[in-house]
Amino acid sequence: MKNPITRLFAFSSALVVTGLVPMAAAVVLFATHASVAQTAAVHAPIVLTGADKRPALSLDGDWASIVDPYFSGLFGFHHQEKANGWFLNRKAQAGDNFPTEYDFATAPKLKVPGDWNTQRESLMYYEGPVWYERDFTYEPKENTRIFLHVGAANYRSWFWVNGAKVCEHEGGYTSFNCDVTAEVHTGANSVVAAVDNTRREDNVPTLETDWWNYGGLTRTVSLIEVPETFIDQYDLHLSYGMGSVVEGWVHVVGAKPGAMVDVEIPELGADTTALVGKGGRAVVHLNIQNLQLWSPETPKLYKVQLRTGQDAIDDLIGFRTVETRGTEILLNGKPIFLRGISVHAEAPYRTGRANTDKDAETLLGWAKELGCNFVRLAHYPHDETMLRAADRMGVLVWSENPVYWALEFDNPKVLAKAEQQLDEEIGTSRNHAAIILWSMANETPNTDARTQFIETLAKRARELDPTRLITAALLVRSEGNTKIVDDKLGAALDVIGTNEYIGWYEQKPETADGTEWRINYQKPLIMSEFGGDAKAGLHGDENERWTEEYQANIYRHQLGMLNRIPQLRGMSPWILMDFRSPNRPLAGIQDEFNRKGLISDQGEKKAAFFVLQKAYKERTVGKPE
Ligand code: GCB
Repeated sequence: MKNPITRLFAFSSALVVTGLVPMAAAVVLFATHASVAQTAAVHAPIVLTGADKRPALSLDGDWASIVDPYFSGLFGFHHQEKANGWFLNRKAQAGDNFPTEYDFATAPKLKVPGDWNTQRESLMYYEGPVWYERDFTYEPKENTRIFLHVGAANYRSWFWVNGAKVCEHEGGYTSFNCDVTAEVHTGANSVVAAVDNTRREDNVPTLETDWWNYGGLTRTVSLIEVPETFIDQYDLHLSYGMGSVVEGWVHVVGAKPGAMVDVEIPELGADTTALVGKGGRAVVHLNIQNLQLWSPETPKLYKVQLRTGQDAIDDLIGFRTVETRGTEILLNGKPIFLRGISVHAEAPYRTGRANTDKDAETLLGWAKELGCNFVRLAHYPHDETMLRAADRMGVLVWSENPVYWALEFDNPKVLAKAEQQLDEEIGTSRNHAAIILWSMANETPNTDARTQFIETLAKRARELDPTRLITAALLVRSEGNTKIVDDKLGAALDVIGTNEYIGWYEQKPETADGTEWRINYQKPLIMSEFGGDAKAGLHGDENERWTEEYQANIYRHQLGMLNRIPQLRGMSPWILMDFRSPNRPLAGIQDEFNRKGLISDQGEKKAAFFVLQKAYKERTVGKPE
């Protein structure tokens, strides 16, 4: 045996049998690899709408962890792709005496949900596979389906329950559900996950990003039990027009055509029964009266009850419309200016991935204090806790697919990955009143392959959800003092987003005063990024980079310029809070944080926060509503 790390994951049956290794800990990888070949049907994960509203057994907490940089637990010593082959061969050759060199029972713990980087110093820069394991007791009921719900696992993940492989998933920012019905049994069970955050050229996002590649089971994990016939996805929204009809559909897995689905909004005294059609979908049309529309000022949410056969879900949904008219964005039929800020899913104060209600409330609370009615949740879909908080707190949301910078746009496999992530994003989040914009991409190169790629995504998003607006953050080009927005992708969008960094990456803050804008699309425009870095507490002259004064000066000049763009309908400057990025190594100032936050990662407000707050509160920026 040449490779000790490979041996770490070798067969342990003898030790399990002799009781030297605790059963739950040792049996897992043994059974895992032994049974990969025997488990013929590994189902693709499914999307569940409103998964957080279903009764669940939480699997959050401490998980055993084994760091496996060479991925020896999954691959053989000749790096055979076939996950189980080498292990089986070794057993055949070495028999049960083959030594075990791993033990989940004694392995260090990692918290789930949580990125591994900020939990263990040695993992701060780690990019590679980590194994997770935990035990749980369960009592499955008759005639049910059980799903392992994973809020997010960055970036690729593999799952086994009681040694049987149950699913694989790719994409680090969307939730998915693995069918584990066949594997979970009464009593003691165990679940193993391998999560690999290695960056690859053909990933979405790709090799280069400007944020930390936090790895692990970064969002909540649970077991969800549903009846055999169950609702997987549903879409309920206010129809355009009189504001007196809620329409949409409920999709039921396993239902026969003609099966009934009841939809009720008790507070409105409204209910209807819809019939499942051939594809499993029941079309909903619900007459309502005296609806209080959802808006940032009145973020009213209604309890909506869905029932079919043995299945029931109670969701909390707000009802509003969003559309464009010429260069206007209309919320509930009235023009609105989006006073926004961009937000990464970076946890306030402790850094790492945000994933608690408190994180969401702190971030959105700061946005509201700033005077915002809108956030751009960059650069990937954020979690359900954030979206629920936005619904509750009345903050409009731009939700973004992680098509960031230069993907392999001519690779059909990459397109399929982006489509899958878009399907998961929309499928999971489609009932959040807060979300008004699906963003397809950020700052992508203006090439034909790129345009085709994102047009395909935009078309798909429209098919999946015709009720929201499609946008993307485009790059801008310059001719002298004129900024020109003519990226051909603009034709595929409802709302144009543009990023620019006058005063930071180009020229001086004062350059904004003489800058004109030419936008080749008669559509609403959102300035989706501008800003500059400042280290909280660093003071000086307003011409001195990295000081709070310099950043504040950028905002002052930008606001003046933005007010001269007639079709500007919103803005989301970069960014609410400082966030970790390995691209930002300037010692003593950045220390691996992008410092463009209006607030530091420790919650200190910088001078620019107050410049923007004044403009938002006094409505001196944007078109009066
Ligand atoms: C951008 C990117 C954003 C970066 C930002 C910056 O244009 O969209 O992800 O973090 O600039 O700070 O450079």
